[in-house]
Amino acid sequence: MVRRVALEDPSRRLGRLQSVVGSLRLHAASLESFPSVYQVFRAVQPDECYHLAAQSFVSYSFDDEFSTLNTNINGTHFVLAALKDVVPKCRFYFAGSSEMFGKVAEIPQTETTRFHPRSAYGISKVAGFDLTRNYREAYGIHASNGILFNHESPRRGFEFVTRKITSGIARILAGQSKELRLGNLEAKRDWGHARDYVEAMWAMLQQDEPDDYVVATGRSHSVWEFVRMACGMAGLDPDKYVVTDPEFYRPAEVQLLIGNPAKAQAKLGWRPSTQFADLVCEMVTADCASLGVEVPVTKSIEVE
Ligand code: F7E
Repeated sequence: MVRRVALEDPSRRLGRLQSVVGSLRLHAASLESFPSVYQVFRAVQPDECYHLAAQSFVSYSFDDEFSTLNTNINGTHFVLAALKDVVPKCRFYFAGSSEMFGKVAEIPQTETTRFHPRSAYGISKVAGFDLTRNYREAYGIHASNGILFNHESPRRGFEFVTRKITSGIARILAGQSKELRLGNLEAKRDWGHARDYVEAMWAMLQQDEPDDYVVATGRSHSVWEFVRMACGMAGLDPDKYVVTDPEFYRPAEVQLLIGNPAKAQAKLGWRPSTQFADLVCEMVTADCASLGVEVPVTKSIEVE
């Protein structure tokens, strides 16, 4: 399901889907329109629905709280309400987020950790989480929440810090940029590979009973550690290129996220297969290749 603007400009808007777009059937609808969502459910009669659509850039949710809350909360409500009416047997996945934990109540975070969101985005995801749980309990929908920690890949949007770092390094090597401007380098995230996390989403919908699951690697690294590793792989000295800029700091920060995926491991048989260094290496290599930069990427950089 994609917005009409994307269908009208597929080469730009769907660029990152190039390798699979031929085997997909795209339907125009908007999370802002209940009737459009309803019609897609009626036309497709899906067996499984993966609801990831959202304004997902946490930083932007401070600039426009209203549209973030409207789109993310109403959009999830529209999808659930239409599903219940049209295809109540359809299995439903909601993309919850580690941002729901925000100012963390315990370390590591599990399915029972209290939520304390620190942004409109986090608040909207808590609302979506509760809507999903309530449709499960009130209407018997097979609806599961994934509480996914940061998941990255070479397809990540350029505004998120991992891709900003790896694409910035490629631009420096290509002579298109002289510095890498970042915000809070101390923030710690539990970064995994999106490819692994999508498998966990699918596995949730194959269970007899719906449930909620933390999906994470159980390891945490700071933004600075990501920078150091990525620069090291590309042969750059981070101290020469990284500039901190207040523009990229957030009014309220989530300082430390680290998930405990024990339940997903026990019940779904899920384990992350990509290590941090391999993720960083894949992203640096892909961004360098896209700019035609040859770099002897080495994975042997150690981060404490
Ligand atoms: O920031 C710090 C920033 O924007 C990570 C989304 O997929 O994962 C993502 O949310 C950290 C933050 O991702 C810059 O302050 C420093 O502490 O890559 P991010 P996020 O906010 O963690 C969760 C699980 C989601 O659900 C979200 O949808 O990096 N940071 N300097 C920076 N961040 C950005 N974007 N840009 C910087 O220059």
